[in-house]
Amino acid sequence: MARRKIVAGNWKMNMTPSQAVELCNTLKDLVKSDDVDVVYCVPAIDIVPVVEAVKGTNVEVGAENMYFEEKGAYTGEISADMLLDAGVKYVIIGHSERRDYFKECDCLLNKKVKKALEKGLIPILCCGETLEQREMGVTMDWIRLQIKSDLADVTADQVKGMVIAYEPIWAIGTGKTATTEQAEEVCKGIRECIAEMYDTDTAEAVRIQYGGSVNAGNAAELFAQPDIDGGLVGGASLKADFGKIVNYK
Ligand code: G2H
Repeated sequence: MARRKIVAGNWKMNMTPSQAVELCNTLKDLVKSDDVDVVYCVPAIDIVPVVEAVKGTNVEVGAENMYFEEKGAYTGEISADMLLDAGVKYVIIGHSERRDYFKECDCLLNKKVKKALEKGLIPILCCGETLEQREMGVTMDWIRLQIKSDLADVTADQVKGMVIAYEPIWAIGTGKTATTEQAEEVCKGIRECIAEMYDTDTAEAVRIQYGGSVNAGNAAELFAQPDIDGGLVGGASLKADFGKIVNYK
């Protein structure tokens, strides 16, 4: 069965609650699509107003992070139950900015992935290499290590419903996009890794996005690749151009 494309905006630390609602209103008619799942992954404080603002549309809401513990004395953290109760469906886990600035390691990310899945949230698990790793020729070794560690003890059925986002760190917010060939090569490699870890059915079911300077000009070519099932979009998700990315065909 053909995989359905999924285009998710990653708003990062942009948009106050009132700006968030304004952006939802601007995008309302532009992001309509029958063929593509559309997600806005928004800062925690924007979740409630954004869920309200997208009611009655095709847009689902995602969080940019969550904590793996059930509840308790974890000042500043947000639990899966809190996200679910607020109307969130997806959660980004392991974005390179969290791995880098907040020192989130694969062991922690594995716990987050498992908790999200246990609760019924859909993880968008990010992976990607640095420029140095690419130049050393270890891109796929590194990404396989991330995938294997982050998915430890996750079942095939759970993986089938997940989203994995390949985001080369050197392409994030830099305006440098991986070439279509580079992006497809790694997304294909991720699918092969999933086939080795689980089976072909699981590898064929899991959706794999490309992220890193996706824009209205490059989305069509990237998303046309056989192993790229959509995109995780940062900067360009904050403007009307996001509508063109969703309607890339
Ligand atoms: C990569 C991407 C969104 P941008 O982080 O996940 O950001 O599209 O701005 O490179």
